[in-house]
Amino acid sequence: MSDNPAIKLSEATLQALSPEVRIPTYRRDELKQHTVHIGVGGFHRAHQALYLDDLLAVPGSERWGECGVGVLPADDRMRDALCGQDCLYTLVERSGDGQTARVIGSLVDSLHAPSERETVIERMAAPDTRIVSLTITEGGYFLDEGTGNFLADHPAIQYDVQHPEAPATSLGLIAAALDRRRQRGLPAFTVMSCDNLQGNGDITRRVLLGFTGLGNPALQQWIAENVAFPNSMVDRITPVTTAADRAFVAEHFKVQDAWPVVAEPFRQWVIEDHFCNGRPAWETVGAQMIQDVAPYEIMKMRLLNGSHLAMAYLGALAGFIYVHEILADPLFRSFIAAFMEEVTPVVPFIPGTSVTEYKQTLMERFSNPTINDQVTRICSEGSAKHPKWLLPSIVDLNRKGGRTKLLSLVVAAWIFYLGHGRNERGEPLEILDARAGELTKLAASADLSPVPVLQVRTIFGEQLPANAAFVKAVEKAMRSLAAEGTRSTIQAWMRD
Ligand code: CS2
Repeated sequence: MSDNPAIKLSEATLQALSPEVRIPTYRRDELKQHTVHIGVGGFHRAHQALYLDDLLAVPGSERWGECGVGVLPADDRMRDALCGQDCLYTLVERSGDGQTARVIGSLVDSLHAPSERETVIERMAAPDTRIVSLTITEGGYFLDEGTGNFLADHPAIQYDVQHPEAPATSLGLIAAALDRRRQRGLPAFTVMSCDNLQGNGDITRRVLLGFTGLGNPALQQWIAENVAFPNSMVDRITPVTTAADRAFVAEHFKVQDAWPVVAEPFRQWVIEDHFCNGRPAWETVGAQMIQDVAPYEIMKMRLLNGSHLAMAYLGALAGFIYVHEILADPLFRSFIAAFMEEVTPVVPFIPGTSVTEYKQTLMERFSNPTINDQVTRICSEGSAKHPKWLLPSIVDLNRKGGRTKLLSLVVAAWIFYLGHGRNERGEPLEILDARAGELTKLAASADLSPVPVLQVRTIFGEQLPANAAFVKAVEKAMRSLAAEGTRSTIQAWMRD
């Protein structure tokens, strides 16, 4: 590498970047903001924005650009970083074979709802807007996991119902924009969830209808008749960007980028072809447009996301920092493989897809030593992830009479992690979860009993806490974790 200084990323400096860095080949000033995307984190920038960037490079494709929106107060940092570099950013793809960098150009504006609310609502209400897409994380849908109902009593929802023209949640913002379109006689936009929820489109429809039903039944009916909510399955492992990643992009690729993103080479996107106001021709650039994504979603969540939960809390307790380190440990590796075997009876059959190959690919992806995926990342928001990625497997296996021993150990490890606060090296564990306060207290309240946590109905529902065998299995595993530690417990649980 030369000693040249890094060049600050912007539209004006694109041509001056090292030829090693791929740059947009299309004119960004011609792009129309047809998509407004809520939740511009690493994952969106490594996935959907990349597919669009690929599509824009195809000659003759529609000039379909997007505007990013952050809804959380702290999202002003991403808006400022992006706006400071003309909404361009560097995507680094890393594998054992090396790394490549490209500048993504499909994002053309970036807004921050808490400080620019009216602009955000008007952007979504604008005639050009045809899709509003979402990566607002599993917890962003205000869904009661126990009942599957919309959390109508949640204070954030109640606030938005009282302030329909000044909402703070994604649901409130979307509803306000759709109401303006309705009143102006404009066609609706499609609402496309790209979060890891089974039936993400169906859920989005349910919560948006639930929300509008509280204060605006006319809008509720208009949405029911006019808005499309396609389900989709999205996949790409995208670690949290670190200071080291920024420094690497500057040193290695000579790009000074306030917020680059690093991802694995693998990517997959399966989308139900159900849109009410047009869509980009994603199928030209590798997305699968199909009629029913449910089996793809279930396979991915139960095997990929479920395995992440399986390694997360046991891995954190054992003191691992990165996912690939867990996979490099023979005991943990065989545990993850055995976990996948246990889940396999409730993984749907997809014609043309081999579950065996899918699992092998997952092991390789998890083992990628170059992306440094963080254990803290996969541990975060366990209260939103368990009901979506792990508990349904237990319920379905119970129904089928299948084994759930390792799955119960995973639940035990999570509750033990919540109550214990330290890993086996005595180092404090940082628990990142919207419900951390409540859950850590419950987990620590009863001496190695999972019952107080299992009784949180909005996470565990009715069925599992009433299943005495399940409760006993979780308790036994927690006691073993406390007495024997993670390694001995994993060994013992895999033995029989
Ligand atoms: C992960 C996912 O958040 C998590 O715990 O399992 O972010 C995972 O990396 C993605 O779903 C991969 O597509």
